[in-house]
Amino acid sequence: MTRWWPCYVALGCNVGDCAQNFRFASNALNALPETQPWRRSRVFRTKPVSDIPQDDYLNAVAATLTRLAPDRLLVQLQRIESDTGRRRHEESRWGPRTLDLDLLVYGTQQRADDSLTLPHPRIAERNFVLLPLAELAPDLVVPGVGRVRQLARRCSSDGMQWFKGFEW
Ligand code: A4P
Ligand code: MG
Repeated sequence: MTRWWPCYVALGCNVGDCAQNFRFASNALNALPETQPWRRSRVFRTKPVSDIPQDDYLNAVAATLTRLAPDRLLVQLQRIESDTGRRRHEESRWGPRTLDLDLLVYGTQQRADDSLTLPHPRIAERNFVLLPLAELAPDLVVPGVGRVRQLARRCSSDGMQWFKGFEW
C-alpha cells in the first residue's frame, strides 16, 4: 500500500473574484481522490513580484497528506486552475492569473524535470509563500533548502497584508 506523503501547495490570484477563486480551489482540493482534508493558512493581500504591471494578489498556502503521485497531483492542480478560467498558453510568465497552484514541497522529493521541479525553486525568496507556509509548518524542512521557521525569520513582510474578513 502506498504511504501518505505530506505536501504543500501555494495559491495565488490577481484576476477576477479572487476570494471566490480561493474558495473554489479549496473545495476542489478537498474533493481530490486519495487525499486528506487540506489545512489552510490565512490569506494575504500582496504586492505583485513582476516586471509586468498588474493588480495586487491574494496568496495563501494549503497542506495535506496525499497518496497521489506528484505528477498526478500536478495534473489535478492544473485542472483546477483551468476550471477558474485560467488559460496558461495565452499568458506571459509572472503575468496576471485567475489562479496559480504551485506544488511547493512533496515529502522528501528533490527533482528538476521539464514538467515538475521539487521543491518549488523560488520558495526561499518569496515572502508571500514562506510566511503562510510558516503558519502551517514552521518545523518543516524544505529538502535541500532549510527549515521553514528559519527561512521565514529571514524574510520581511513588506508588501503583505492579512486579508482580514476572508473566510475559506
Ligand atoms: N512546474 C515545474 N515545477 C512546478 C511546481 N513545483 N509546481 C511547471 C507547479 N508547476 C511547476 O507554471 C509553469 C510550468 O511550471 C508548469 O507548466 C509546470 O509544469 P505556471 O504556473 O504556468 O507558471 P508561473 O506561475 O508563471 O511560473 P512559476 O515559475 O510558478 O512562477 P511563480 O514563482 O509562481 O511566480 N507576486 C505575488 N505577490 N503573488 C504571486 O502569487 N506569482 C508569480 C508567479 C509572480 N509574482 C507574484 C505571484
Ligand atoms: Mg505557478
